[in-house]
This record gives sequence, structure tokens and C-alpha cells, in this order.
Amino acid sequence: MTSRNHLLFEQSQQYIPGGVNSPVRAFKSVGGEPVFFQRGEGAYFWDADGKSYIDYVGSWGPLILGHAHPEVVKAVQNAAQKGLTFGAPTEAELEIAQLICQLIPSIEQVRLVSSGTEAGMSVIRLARGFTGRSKIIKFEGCYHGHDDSLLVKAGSGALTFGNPSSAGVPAETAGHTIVLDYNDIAGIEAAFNQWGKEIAAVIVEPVAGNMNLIAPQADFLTKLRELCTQNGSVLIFDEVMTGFRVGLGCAQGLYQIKPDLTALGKVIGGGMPMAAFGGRRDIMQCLAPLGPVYQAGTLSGNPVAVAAGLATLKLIQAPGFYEKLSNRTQQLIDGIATKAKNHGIDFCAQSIGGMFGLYFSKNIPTSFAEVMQCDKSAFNRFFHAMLEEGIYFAPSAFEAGFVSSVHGDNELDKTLSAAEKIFGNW
Ligand code: KE4
Repeated sequence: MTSRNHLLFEQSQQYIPGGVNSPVRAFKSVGGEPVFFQRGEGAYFWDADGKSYIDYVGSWGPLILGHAHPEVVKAVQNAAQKGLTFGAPTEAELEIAQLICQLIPSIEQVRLVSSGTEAGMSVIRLARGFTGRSKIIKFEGCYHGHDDSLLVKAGSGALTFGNPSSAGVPAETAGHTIVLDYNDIAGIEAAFNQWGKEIAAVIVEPVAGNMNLIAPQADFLTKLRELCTQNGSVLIFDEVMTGFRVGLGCAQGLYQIKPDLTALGKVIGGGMPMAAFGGRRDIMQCLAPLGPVYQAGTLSGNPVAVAAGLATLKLIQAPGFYEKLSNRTQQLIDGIATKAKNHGIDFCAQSIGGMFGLYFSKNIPTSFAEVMQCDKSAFNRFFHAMLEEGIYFAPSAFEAGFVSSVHGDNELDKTLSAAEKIFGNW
């Protein structure tokens, strides 16, 4: 019998490009057809054919409390019954703004938007407006949403300006973006030596999660902070993924680095479309309606999304929340790595808070180039074998994975049993 997943994919491709509303969902990197999901609860979700999976993607990070957490769903229901949107300020927006500023000391003022891309594009425009400069620095393998200025890959030479990484991005736009290597301190120093006072901003994922998980090496973030301060450039931490994922203080709290601006998303929306950006008051005051940098959104601060975010941000403040989440995540990756090692498979893994990276490689990669050396086909084989066992990892060797507070011993045991079976038949 033809699976409903297959039928839905066939039909969806008629009406939606690639059958998906975001490319990474299409399974292009791992092969095969995407799974269509119909329901989620806790650490599990069920596909269109009723098969259950343990979810280690969590919608790419937002679901730190798992699917359909009762208190989050209740908050959404209560808010929705009072109206879905007003296009005018609400008390809930004040409440979540106060909470974000309280939890992240570098954020003196914050503005809510509807996606991480909006947050990323807004902080770039704001940094350019504040400094009056055009050049920005980003890092190969880091993703900050699909704004034209950020869909840029490294230029031909190490210190040339970027080239578009997507059709439709004018070369003139990409040309303002310098793309460097993550963790390459010499490269950053050279770029600032050449363009220091022309650089509006450096935008970085303080823990990279879009080229699999790459941790910042010693002094990488410190050097960025130092050079931005010296040159009057704005240091932007893109914490859309790491925000409230790696700790209650986010990555900036974990590494004790104070950025000038921060982009947030995913967890702060609790699974609903909400993101934010914020930081130094003197920079944020450049935003309309106060200042000359325009930024707007019909559904910015949407009360239903804010309700989900507030419920989530309250629950993650529970004592021991991150210690438990980090321990569970570490147990997961240590268990999988041990199973692989026992069968002589080149595999390693690392975790930071509630996010992790799995690598079919002898060593943990520390750069984009090293990630590209990992065995992608081995990952794809692992991905599909786990999928068969009812365990859903990110459908790409170049994505981080996520654990929620409701992944318990049962889920760990099931996952490690599946790993033993898969590696035993490798
Ligand atoms: P969104 O526009 O997708 O809400 O956020 C963009 C974004 C910005 N910054 C970081 C660090 C991000 O990780 C993201 C989005 N992450 C991807 C997954 N790697 C979202 C999944 C997708 O594109 O469908």
C-alpha cells in the first residue's frame, strides 16, 4: 500500500516548490523523501502513516520543552481566545521584553520580530545605520537567515569580498560582505588590519550550529570583541539557535562575552513564529520611530506567539533545568559514541547545553573545512537507519541536533539500542 507520506509529498510538489516550505526539510542532503508529521507530544511526533519517532530536531531548536507542552499550549489557547492580533502594543510584549532584558544583561532594549531572518536582517541594517559604514564580516558555514547581505560565500581570495551564495543576490550587495573562516584569529586580525574603521559589524554564531556544531576555540570570541571595540564596529551575536539553548544566559553568558547586539529566535517563541533583536540602548535608539533606521512588522510581538514565548521562558528558569538538559544531552552523545567505538567506526560527538553535533570522523571538527572532511555518506546511512528505527535526527550532516527537557531514560535507551543495532550491522 502506498504510504500517505509518499502521496502527500507527491501532491505537495505540485503546489509548493520542492514540496516543502523550507529547503532543509526536503531531505535533499540525506536522500529519500521527507516525512510528513501530523502530531507531536513530548519527545515524540507521529508521521502521516501513524509511525512514531523520537525527535532530536525539535523544529530546529524551538522545542526545548518538547512537543505540545501542556502549559505552553494552554497559554496559547488562553491568548488566542482574547484575539489573535491587534497591530497595537500589548502588555504581554512589555512583559517579555522586560524578561529578555533581565535574563540577558547585554540587552538594554529589545524589539520583537517574527523570524530569525528578520532579526538577522534588522541587526545588520541597524549596525550599518549606527556606524554609517557598509562592510560586514560573517563566517563561512554560519547561517543568519536569508537576508541578501548574509547569503554570501567566501570570495576567491581569503580577504576578498564575498560572492552571492544564492541567485537573486546582486553582486554589489554581496560585495559589502567579507567572509572569513570560523575560529581563524589570524584571518580576523588581517581583515581588521585592512578595513578596520570601515567595518560596520561582525556577525557570528557564538556556537556555530549551521555547519553541524562547531564550538568557538579559545580566544576566538574574545578576539572578535577586542577588535570590534578597537575599531568602533558592532559585535553581533546571532543567538537565534544558541539563545536559551546552551544555557539560561545564552552563549554570551556561557563564554562571558558581551556583544553589542544579539539576535534571538527559536526557543523564545516556544514553537510559535517569534524572534527578537536587542542590545546597547544607544544603538537600539537609532530604530524608528526614534531614529533613522527603519524596521517594522505587521505581526511583530504577536500576542499568541508572545504567550508561547513567555510560558517557555518561565519554565526554563526552573532550578536545575539546564544542568539536567546538559547531562541528558551529554549522556546521549557519549552513549552513541561508545557504541560506534565498540564497533570500530570513526565517529565522535560533542554537546553544549541542549544541542549536539555528531561527526563520522576520527576527530571533532573545529572549522568549516574540517566539517567538510567528515564522512557525509556515513551520516546519511546512519540517518536513514535511525529513521527506520523511529528516531529522527536532522536530515543533514551539516545541522546540529537538539534534546528537550522531556527526553527521558526511555528515549535514551531506545536511541542507544538502535545505535547498537545499526553499528553492529555497519
Ligand atoms: P529563521 O528565519 O529560519 O527563523 O531563522 C534563521 C536563522 C538565523 N540564525 C541562526 C543561527 C539560525 O540557525 C537560523 C535558522 N536555522 C535553520 C536550521 N539550521 C532553520 C531551519 C530552516 O531553515 O528551515
